[in-house]
This record gives sequence, structure tokens and C-alpha cells, in this order.
Amino acid sequence: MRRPFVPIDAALLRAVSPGWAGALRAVDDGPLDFAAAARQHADYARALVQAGVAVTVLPADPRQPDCCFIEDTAVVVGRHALATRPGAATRRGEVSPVVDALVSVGCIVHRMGPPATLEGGDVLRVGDVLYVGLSQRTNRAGVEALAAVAALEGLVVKPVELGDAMHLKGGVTLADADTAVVDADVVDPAQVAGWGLSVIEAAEPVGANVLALGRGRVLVPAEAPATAERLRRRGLAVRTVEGAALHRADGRLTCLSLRLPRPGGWCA
Ligand code: CIR
Repeated sequence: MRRPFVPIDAALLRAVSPGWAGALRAVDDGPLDFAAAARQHADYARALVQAGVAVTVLPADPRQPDCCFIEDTAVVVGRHALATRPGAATRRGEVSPVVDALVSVGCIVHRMGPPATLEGGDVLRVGDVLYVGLSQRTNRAGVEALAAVAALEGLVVKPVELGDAMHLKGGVTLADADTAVVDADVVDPAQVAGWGLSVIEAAEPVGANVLALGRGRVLVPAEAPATAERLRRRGLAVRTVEGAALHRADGRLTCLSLRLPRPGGWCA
């Protein structure tokens, strides 16, 4: 069954932690700027609201520096959701409050246990398929845990070998239902084309992570102007949002929200 691609109906966000200084990052380029990160997070929330998304911002946890990257803590599949066991062990304490929030919006929440690990940044939905990165953060047992939940909604899971990349969606995201933006250093564009998608190569590495809002609208990092231009030339309505302070802790646009589609459809 092929469900329609629909606009994002609602999104759960989580505020930037007062412990932001301790966020995980691949490269330490000096102290992180909490005020700038909080401002950019608020701009992102505003952009979603202006796009018609019902946004709920959960409170931050001072003990969880990475808690604003809420996408990694759960995967929503129709009425079901899988609470993840993040591959980054220091992030496992982020999950419980997100489970409570998902239950309160009516999701049936499933759990995964060791040795499985999975982070939502590795899960890309394309129609009735979930592509899942085998990455630094997600292992085969994690993919199997997600496959069991996905099957409840008639979806299939396909693993994608990523080598040393952190997350699949650092290298490929959807700009709309059938157009992907790809960083060729992370994911082979020919492989993505094989998923039935039209491919745009990102001109900047952070440009590979965009957020499809539905109805041809796409949120793009302001730090990826050439990628934004390529998307405009494809006829997409681009809105940009600044994210440099969040990028310094390896955060991207999709990881700042858990999205729920309009009923009966799917969204990015
Ligand atoms: C981490 O390393 O886990 C965080 N500092 C960044 C997580 C970004 N998540 C995502 O892109 N889905």
C-alpha cells in the first residue's frame, strides 16, 4: 500500500540544554555558544510554526547536553513509535521523557534492548520503505528492532552500509516526496537514485540535511546557499534557517524535531 506524502502536522522539539557546553562533537573547535544555539533553535521552531506545524517544545534536561537532538530518541511509524537505544551511550537518558510525550499524543511506544542500538538520524522514510544507516550509532540488531515495529504498519526496512559516517541523514534527506539531496562523500548518489528518487547533489556538506515541509516547501540551512539555489531551480519553495551554532555539535535540521504526519499519510 502506497500512502500519500503529506505536510508535517505536528512536531515535538526539545529545548537546548543548559549543559550544552558538554554536547558530543567530532571536532572540538572551542567552547560551544549556548545563547546562539538557543536562538537558532527558537528560529527553527518559528519556521515550523509558520509552515503550519503544531510545535510542542519539551523542557531541556541540564544533565543531557544533546537533548535538543530529539530525532535520535524515537522513530515514529504511523500509530507506532520505537523508543531508541542510542549508540552514543551518554545519550540514553534522553529517551524516557520523549516516550512520555509520544504516549500523550497517542503513539503506541515499543522499546529496544541491548545489544541493539539505533538513532533516528539513521532512518530515512521513502514511501513504504525505511532506509536505515548502519553507522557509528546504529547496528544490525537495531535495524531488526525497527523492522519489527515497521512491519506493524506494513513498512519494510532496508539497511544502508555507511562505513564510518555518524548518521544516514547527514548524507541524504528528502526535499520532497521524490527528490533527495545527497552528500556524495557520505552516500553514493547512484544508490539513492536506485531508490526511485531524483537526486540533487548538495553543494555544501550541511546542505545534505534539509527538511521537506510538504507541498513543495523545504527548510534548508542558511549555511548552504548553493544547495538552496539548486533546490530553487528544481521549483521548490526554499526557506532558510541559520544553524551554525548547532552544526558545531554535529546537529542538523532534521535532528531537531520528531515529526508527525497528517493522518493517513507519511512525511519526512
Ligand atoms: C551527537 O553527536 O549525538 C550530537 N551532538 C548530534 C546529534 C545529531 N543528530 C542528528 O543529526 N540526527
